Amino acid sequence: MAATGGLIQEIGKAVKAVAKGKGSKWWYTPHMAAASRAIAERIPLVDLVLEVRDAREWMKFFEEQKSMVFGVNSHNRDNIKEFLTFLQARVRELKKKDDPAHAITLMLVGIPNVGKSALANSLHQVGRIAAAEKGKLKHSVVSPQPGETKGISSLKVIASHPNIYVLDTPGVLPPDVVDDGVCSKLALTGAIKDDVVGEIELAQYFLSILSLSDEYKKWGKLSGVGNGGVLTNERISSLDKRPKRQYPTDHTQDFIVNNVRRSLFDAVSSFAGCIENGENLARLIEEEFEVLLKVFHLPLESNYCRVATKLLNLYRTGRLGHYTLDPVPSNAHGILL
Ligand SMILES: Nc1nc2c(ncn2[C@@H]2O[C@H](COP(=O)(O)OP(=O)(O)OP(=O)(O)O)[C@@H](O)[C@H]2O)c(=O)[nH]1
Ligand SMILES: [Mg+2]
Repeated sequence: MAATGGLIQEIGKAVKAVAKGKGSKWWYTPHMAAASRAIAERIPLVDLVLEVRDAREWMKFFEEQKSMVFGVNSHNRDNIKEFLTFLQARVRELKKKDDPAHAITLMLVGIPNVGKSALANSLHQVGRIAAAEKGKLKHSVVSPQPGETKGISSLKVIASHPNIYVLDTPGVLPPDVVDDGVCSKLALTGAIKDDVVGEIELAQYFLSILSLSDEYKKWGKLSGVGNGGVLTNERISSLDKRPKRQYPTDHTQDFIVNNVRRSLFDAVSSFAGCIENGENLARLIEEEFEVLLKVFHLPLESNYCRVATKLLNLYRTGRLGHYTLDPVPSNAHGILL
């Protein structure tokens, strides 16, 4: 994506500038270094290590590589039940299956904010634990901020035949700051704190990905542009006149999400220039910010920061579609992991 190249470099540079200014202790924090050591020490003691990745599109690739993979959504109870059955099957394959008294330990590892604690909690909540223990369920802290889990904690997920425990661990990054592209993607997914790069820059980066993807085209049915309409100034200002609270509860969120989708569809599809060109893309992103100010009902004098925060939240909770930041290589067989 040549058009986004400038943004990627800018974000990568911002991450590196902070790293340079604050030293490696910022990127690879002392607690991350301690966590890496603690994880390494435990590896010989645990029975299974599960790496948690955000890698939907990569499932087929990993299967082709004969890696053991399972797609899991921590918010879906039935999916977690299936995952527990999958884990129990793997546990039965372990040598220690003959010793029913031996407790099995699974360790969740991965980069910050990828969903380890949410998965540990869901396994703990959905797993078959005696009723007496259910009453005193503990849980890991789940948060949209990276670096939330500070130490390794153990949660029971299955009681008996055998007992299975899951270890939740702090997210870790490689000790050395990686290249611009990787830094930008890590920042966009929320693995690095937003204020390192700046929310506006991250939202611009997301809008560049969205505008050059096919994802927004699915929102055409919400729009007037597909029916011959164009994004006129009247249409933009009419967004402002929409009722601020059409629905009082959760539906308010759906209503706003639909407005965001429709407005972004309108903005991209009515844009006159070629957005493969970096300058044009920057102009389109500026227009998108202007439209979003109105859709989010923010005062016109608001800075773009509030738009960026809201937009990033919608993107990260999957409400603006799914995007694969690392495209799966077409020649998958030639790649070594
Ligand atoms: N949609 C969706 N969101 C998830 C899922 N798992 C986690 N999340 C969200 O992702 C964010 C991070 O989740 P955590 O479980 O705290 O991530 P973590 O890997 O433990 O993060 P650190 O402890 O900081 O390394 C939270 O906002 C979760 O609600 C999932 O399966 N689906
Ligand atoms: Mg955590």
